[in-house]
Amino acid sequence: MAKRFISRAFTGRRQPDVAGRLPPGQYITPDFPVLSAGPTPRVALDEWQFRIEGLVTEPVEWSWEAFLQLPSRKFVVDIHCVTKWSKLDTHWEGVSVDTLLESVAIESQGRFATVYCYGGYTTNLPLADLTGSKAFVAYRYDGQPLAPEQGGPARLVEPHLYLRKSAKRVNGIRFMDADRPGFWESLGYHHRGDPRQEQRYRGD
Ligand SMILES: Nc1nc2c(c(=O)[nH]1)N[C@H]1C(S)=C(S)[C@@H](COP(=O)(O)O)O[C@H]1N2
Ligand SMILES: [Mo]
Repeated sequence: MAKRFISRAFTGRRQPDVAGRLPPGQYITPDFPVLSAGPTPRVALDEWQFRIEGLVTEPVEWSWEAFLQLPSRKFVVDIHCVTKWSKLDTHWEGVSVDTLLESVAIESQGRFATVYCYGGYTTNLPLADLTGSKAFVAYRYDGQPLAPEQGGPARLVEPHLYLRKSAKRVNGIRFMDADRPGFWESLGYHHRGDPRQEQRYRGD
């Protein structure tokens, strides 16, 4: 009883149940900080496209209209930034990468991906981190269309890895036969970035 009273008085608001959900070294923020390298490009919806290319038997691309026709889902996930903030229970809507990959045949050597964006940002992921319900391309956040600052028109969300993998203003995925570092990965950040293992920097 007393313990409950103290913790409520201390926080002044209901705290989410964090047991087991907060990776090592992270703290919870109620805000949604915006972190982007460089200016935020505005992408017109009638020019927007999403492509899957590289080591696939035939590249595929969707216009905005076609993308909205794909089966979509709501996702509630915790996100973790390498700068140590985490946000629990973020609400997104979009298309699972598994669904997107149903439209292409990836060649057997195509085990690594570069996710590329409007504005030039890139990040790398092994195919295995994009499949098995681990990643989705979101176009709504908290019931609203995704603002450009938060990655609109659409962004990859890859919640089981540090947020730098969640490429904003995403333009496509290129499959390759080798793990090529993306923007932050080539500047000394860990190639994979598993928050549970605190893979912040190369060598962690
Ligand atoms: N296109 C693009 N996507 C990006 C980035 C970027 O600079 N450009 N930054 C990454 C990094 S390092 C982080 S931590 C998250 C930040 O997402 P947020 O601004 O929604 O918090 O976006 C990731 N996706
Ligand atoms: Mo980041």
